[in-house]
Amino acid sequence: MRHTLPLLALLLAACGATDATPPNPLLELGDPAGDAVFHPQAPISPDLRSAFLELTETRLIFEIGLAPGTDMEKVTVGINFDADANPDTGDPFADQGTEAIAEVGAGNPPNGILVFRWQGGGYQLLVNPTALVREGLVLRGEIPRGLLTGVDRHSTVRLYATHYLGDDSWTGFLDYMPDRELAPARISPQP
Ligand SMILES: [Ca+2]
Ligand SMILES: [Ca+2]
Repeated sequence: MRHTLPLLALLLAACGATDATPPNPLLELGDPAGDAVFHPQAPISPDLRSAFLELTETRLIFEIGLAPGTDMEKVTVGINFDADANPDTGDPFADQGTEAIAEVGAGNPPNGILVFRWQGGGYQLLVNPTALVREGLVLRGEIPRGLLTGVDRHSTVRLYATHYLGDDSWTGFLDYMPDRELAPARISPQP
């Protein structure tokens, strides 16, 4: 019991510090297991389960969870950004109006993370300097915000999963999060 008061003081101090610092914009998404579309060339279709995105001053941090059975050496996940949350600007891809795509996973040399920026009529490939981390069923990494021009708390995202077939070839998109019939998700749901 001797430690109760000092611990309480520490907790109060921690709460005070949290209140004073605005939280980073972040998004948490979930998706059912078992809803990935069958593809004859993928032994098991890559199946999205969860995603966590956080925007700091300098980085976009991501953590993507796949369902058991997903071949983590062959899965590629795209994070599709509608930077201005306006479907009428950018690439009319996945119903979004895409200004940037981060592709993470198989077939994205040299580090497992590539960024594509829409330039009107085509994409410019940007090489991301940080490396992808694979841990069990999780893909984790970060991207400098300088590569994601215009992406902020108001931007919307949709993730897709595809299976790498080798030789710069992938299946089509086999799972989406949020699903295609749902609206894309805003990075910060807070106003
Ligand atoms: Ca899924
Ligand atoms: Ca747009």
